[in-house]
Amino acid sequence: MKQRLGIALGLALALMSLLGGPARAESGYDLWLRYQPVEEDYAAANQVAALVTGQRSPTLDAAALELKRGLTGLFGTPPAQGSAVAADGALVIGTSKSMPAIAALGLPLQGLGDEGYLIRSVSIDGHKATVIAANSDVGVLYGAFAFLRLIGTRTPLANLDVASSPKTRLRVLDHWDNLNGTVERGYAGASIWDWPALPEHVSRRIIDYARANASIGINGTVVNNVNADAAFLTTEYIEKEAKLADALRPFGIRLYLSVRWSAPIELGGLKSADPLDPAVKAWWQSKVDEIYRAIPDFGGFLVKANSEGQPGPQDYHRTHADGANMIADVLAPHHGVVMWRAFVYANDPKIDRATTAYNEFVPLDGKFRDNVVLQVKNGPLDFQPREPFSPLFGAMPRTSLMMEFQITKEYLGQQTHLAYLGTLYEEALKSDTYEHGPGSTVARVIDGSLDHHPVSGIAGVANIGNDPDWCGSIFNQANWYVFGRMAWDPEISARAVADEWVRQTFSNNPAFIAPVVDMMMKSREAVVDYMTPLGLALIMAHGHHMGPGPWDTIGPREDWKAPYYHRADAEGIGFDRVASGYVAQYHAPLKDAFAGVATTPEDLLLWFHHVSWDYRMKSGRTLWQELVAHYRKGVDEVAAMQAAWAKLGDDVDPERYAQVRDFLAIQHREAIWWRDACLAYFVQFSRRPFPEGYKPKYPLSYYEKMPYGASPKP
Ligand code: GCW
Repeated sequence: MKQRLGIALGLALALMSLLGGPARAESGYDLWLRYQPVEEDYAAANQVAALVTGQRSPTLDAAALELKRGLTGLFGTPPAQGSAVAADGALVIGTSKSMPAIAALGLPLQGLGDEGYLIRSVSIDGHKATVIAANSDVGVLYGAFAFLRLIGTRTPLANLDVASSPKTRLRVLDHWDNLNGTVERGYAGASIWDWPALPEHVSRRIIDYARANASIGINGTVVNNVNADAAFLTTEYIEKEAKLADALRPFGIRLYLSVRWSAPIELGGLKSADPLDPAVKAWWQSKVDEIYRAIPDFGGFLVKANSEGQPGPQDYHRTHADGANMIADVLAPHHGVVMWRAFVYANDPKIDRATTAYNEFVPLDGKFRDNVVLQVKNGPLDFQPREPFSPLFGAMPRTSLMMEFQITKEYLGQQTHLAYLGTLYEEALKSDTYEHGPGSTVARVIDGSLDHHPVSGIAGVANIGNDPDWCGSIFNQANWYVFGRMAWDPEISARAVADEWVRQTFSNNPAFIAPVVDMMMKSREAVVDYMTPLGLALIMAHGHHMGPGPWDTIGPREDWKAPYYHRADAEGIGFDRVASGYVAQYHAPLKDAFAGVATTPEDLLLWFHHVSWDYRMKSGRTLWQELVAHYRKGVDEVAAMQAAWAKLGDDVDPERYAQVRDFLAIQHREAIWWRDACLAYFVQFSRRPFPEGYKPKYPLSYYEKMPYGASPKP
């Protein structure tokens, strides 16, 4: 009987594997927190026998629960739980206050600050143990996730000595989520915030969102769009936001709001929103007091003012500093901050849009309150596949500056294209501003160390929605992950983060990890190549920014039209930013290098210069030939990713495997579209022949008429 059962089981297993692996469907909902069983040899060498906890708190409970969940999944059996070390192999967690055994060890916790943690192999009462120790409960929670990451990446647990604390203070997701549940530039379904269900109900998804964020050290969330609706400041909504804040608090996450500058008029019935009008300040004062009564640890405000039609202090002939300081003053007694966005530009075709934020804000350096931090996009235009770093970094030594990255891929293929943004973030953070000579990197500007600022931070425009996999695609999850990891440590490498993400999300099989990390590391450059090579920018289709539109001249503003940016003509292509005054905004030696065509890095050539079609590139090709070569290479890289993925089915469940395969097919089709449409357009200016073996499939008029969402059949 037993034998027959065994045979039946064997048959069932064989059938299952014939049908394509484990039966459990994998939507991707678990993100990188999958906690799948470790290999036998790792389990044999690294068991965690017991979880030892001390005094409780909501955050320490969250840490213990996560460890229990994680260890059970990873090792197959739940750890014993207790309050003292009774045998070898215990994991002891807590602060010196919550756990006497940790206090007794006399660990060097001083340098960890209020969010750092220490993971160390120790001996307690003659037993081998591991401690996760911190100065605060949230430090313990971060340490718990870090410990699970060590196992997830198969780090041996003997002789551990890890100490880590975040280099930046504000590590924030900016949700561009609207009141009606839509998400501006969101490609992963509707907003995760269920406002109609609040304040009564907080869904499981919100708790899982908080866990995911805590696992990578994110400690703030701006819940609404910077194009803000004043309704988020009503008493009704403050009650809902308070309930959300309560749910996020155990995970170390503070809630912030984007505010609409004209809220005192819209909600308060005032005649003006002039920051120097005492009635306006009084309105904000009472609003802020109301918020803090409901949310004692409220983080503060994010403001998009006098930008793309939003109201702001300039409507009253006041400066950005006047506006920011007024609300900073009302937030200060509560320890709240103002994140004031520097994303401003004038609609004047004679002014280079890339110069405007610098011209507007540099004169205000030193005029902002201590609790104001200027939030600057990584590049001076708008989240392009490649831009040089914004010259504001390094130009405002007396102002706290924080980075704004976009995690959602508005300009990099949106939902479907595989583009790992770790390399983009790394490129921006490692850029040297030369503010105080070599080594004055953007990372050091935004972590506050270069000019000794107390407020430092990174914000990422979230790519999160209600889709089963949260981000619209499995590989988009890596961008949320790397954002958090780089916010914690702006100097961590994109490759190292890709490696740990792949291990936790998919598999620890080296034969899988190497090709997938390789795909990820090349993916963003592939997008640059098939969309905007050699420093081109903003040639996406108008409005939705999906697909090519170098011909696009729709819209009310000159600086929303593609030819404004690429400037292709019979002579050549590119934007002369020496003439526009932009190059001079950088410190030497950058401004000297960028001033010359030959000394400008080729990957940014057309960003800085209008260059002749026959200019000889370092490769020996003419500029025209080089442009064609890049567009072709981008498409070839996507084909290479498809070929690599085709070999990797064994390590991935069928559902996630198929999604990646299908999305790569879409990306390939759309990369061809980009290549052919752009080259069909640019050839009318260059009038140079296409290299042997290449020609766009259709005439330009075909691409110009393509409706949104459609791309040609290959
Ligand atoms: O990139 C542009 C986007 C807008 C966005 C704006 C901004 C929220 O296309 O959708 O508005 O930037 O950053 O304010």
